[in-house]
Amino acid sequence: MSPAKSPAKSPAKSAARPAKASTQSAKTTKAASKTAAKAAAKRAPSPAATKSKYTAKDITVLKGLQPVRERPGMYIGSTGPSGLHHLVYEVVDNSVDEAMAGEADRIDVTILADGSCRVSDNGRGIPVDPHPENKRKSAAEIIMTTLHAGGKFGGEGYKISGGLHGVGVSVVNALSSHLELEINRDGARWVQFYAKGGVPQGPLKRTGPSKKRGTTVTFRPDPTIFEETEFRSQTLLERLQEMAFLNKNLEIRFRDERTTPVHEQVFKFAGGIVDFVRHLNAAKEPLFKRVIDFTETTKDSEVEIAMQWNTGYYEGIHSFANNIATTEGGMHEEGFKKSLTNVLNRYAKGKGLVKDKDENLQGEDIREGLTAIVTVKLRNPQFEGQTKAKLGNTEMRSLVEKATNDKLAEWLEMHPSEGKAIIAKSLQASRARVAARQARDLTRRKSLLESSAMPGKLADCTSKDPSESELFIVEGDSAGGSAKRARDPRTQAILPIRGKILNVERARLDRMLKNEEIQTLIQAIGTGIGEDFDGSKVRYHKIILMADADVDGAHIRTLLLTFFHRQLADLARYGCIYIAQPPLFRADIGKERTYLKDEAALRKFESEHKTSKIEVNRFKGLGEMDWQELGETTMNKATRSLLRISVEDAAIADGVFSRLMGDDVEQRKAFIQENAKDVRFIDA
Ligand code: 0RA
Repeated sequence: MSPAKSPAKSPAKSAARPAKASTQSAKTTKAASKTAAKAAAKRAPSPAATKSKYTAKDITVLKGLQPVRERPGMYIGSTGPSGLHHLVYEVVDNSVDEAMAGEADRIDVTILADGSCRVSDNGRGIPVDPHPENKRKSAAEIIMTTLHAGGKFGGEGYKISGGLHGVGVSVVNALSSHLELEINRDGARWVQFYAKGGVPQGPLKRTGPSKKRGTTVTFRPDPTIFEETEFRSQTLLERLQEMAFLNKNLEIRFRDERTTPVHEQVFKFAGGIVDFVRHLNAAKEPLFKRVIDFTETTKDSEVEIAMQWNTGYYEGIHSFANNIATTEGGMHEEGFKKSLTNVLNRYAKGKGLVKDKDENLQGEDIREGLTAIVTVKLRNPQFEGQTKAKLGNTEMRSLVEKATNDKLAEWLEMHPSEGKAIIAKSLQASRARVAARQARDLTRRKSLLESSAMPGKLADCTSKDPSESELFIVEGDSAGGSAKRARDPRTQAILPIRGKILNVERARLDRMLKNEEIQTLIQAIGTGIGEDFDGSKVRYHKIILMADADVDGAHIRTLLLTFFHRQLADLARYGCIYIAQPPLFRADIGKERTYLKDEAALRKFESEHKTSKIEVNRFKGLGEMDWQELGETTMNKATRSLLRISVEDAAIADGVFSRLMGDDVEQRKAFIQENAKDVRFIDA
């Protein structure tokens, strides 16, 4: 079915599941895997060492949280960048729960100069009274040191609780080297400190009176658990912005105190998901100005839908349940799609825009160019599916279906010119679909005729086992030539591409299939694209983009990533897409040669080798390296380092891609400027 299992296993380490939170690159390097092994060793202290450090009481705490330290992946997905950022989301989710309960309207997230993270809210504050079952401890301490103790306190507690992430703030405590808890409640301020692994350093203490209310958690991720502990502000910002979109009027402030000047950003959206839709369509051309928006509430659940079509060709329906991205869809999304198709067909025929005798419009025709947010909040969310990102509650299907049936039909009645534009666009899409099918049949037949023949430009590997096979997509013929000489011909295939490939963000399928470069890629990869995609046919479990480290190279990489994101999304989801990291510098000291990946690495090298006898060479492009150098630094499995692309949250990725690749030049410029310092992540 999908290549999910084997390729996910092959890299040095792999996330247990593509976590839900954000878009970012995970680094897979030899060094990283060594670090992970070292971390694993450190994670299991010898009993003797433990005994000398902790009292009996602390050992109980350690035992309680120990499962988290033994298997962090089970709780936060991975110990890579994705898991690291999850810690922040976990704490923020608790604060957002307070906001959802109507008890807080502001959350502050600060990365302190020392690299730790502080999350503060103005909610009720975690309860401080002695716990009814264990009178020696405060409820707060129990919450911080017991697994799954999150929302069970305070009777009614949370009305609606952030399901999936809800592993509890104790998980963050378990995976921190230091955590400080401050609670302002009932006119007093309380604090408690925890050492490595969540061990309390004394009880929760009242420090004095306070007029404030709320909870502040400051934590430092444990460097013996995580491969790296540096938060990436862009990743956090994207998720925090999404949270603010999903919770109308909630003010989320972000501060990064590691930089001078301090970087600050405030998110607060009076329009909620209407603003989210406008944001997603910002770099596109909307079909009409209005955003359609409706809600439906029952005793203990609510649904809100906002949507707007653009003149583009992609469907962007993003659904959420209790603020969690349900990337695998589920009942709410099903109900929405079904009703959308029915309502628009009924409308089109009722208004004579489609003749009674004509075929109905298909769902996919109607959804072309549609950007929609479907968000539900409910009491007992059931998360299912491979990545636990699919909503299983059937009652949500009927609720969303009913809301869409009634309210969308009503909206269309009141907005006839918009209604007409939607139907006209759907009819166009349906004609294009027929044309694309013909083009696709043609390519299919062609590849059948040529049987297993691969494109002439491809220097294929001899192995036919996808799990050990790699495809290098190389910019330019000359670098392609070097790569061919440097490769391991048994497992490494080379596909040189010349110039810029087609920007698929702005092309319909029929045009795409006529493009030679795209055809070659599709043939080489073997899975087919779009709705034809079949992961079991993938010919390589690693597809590695190798382009120059300059602006042109970045552009080509981005075009390729756009193609993968839009047409082969599952490959990225399963972690098959990588970016090669050719070094930018070569430093020679006498006969000793070192390759350095970027300016930062060069500066570090220079500071560690205080001789004025370093000869530094900067590579302008792949073409400047000879084939031995290219092999050693960039391709050889034993010495290279690769960036793995992971798309965790499609809504965020969509926003990024349409800003980067869409029609609006100003948006693109702004994006590139904002991310210029983080150029290695520009494509992620
Ligand atoms: C348990 C019960 C109540 C609130 C909270 C936990 C709570 C937890 C966190 C974590 C971060 N911020 C938070 N704010 C509140 C309800 C307390 C009550 O009924 O007064």
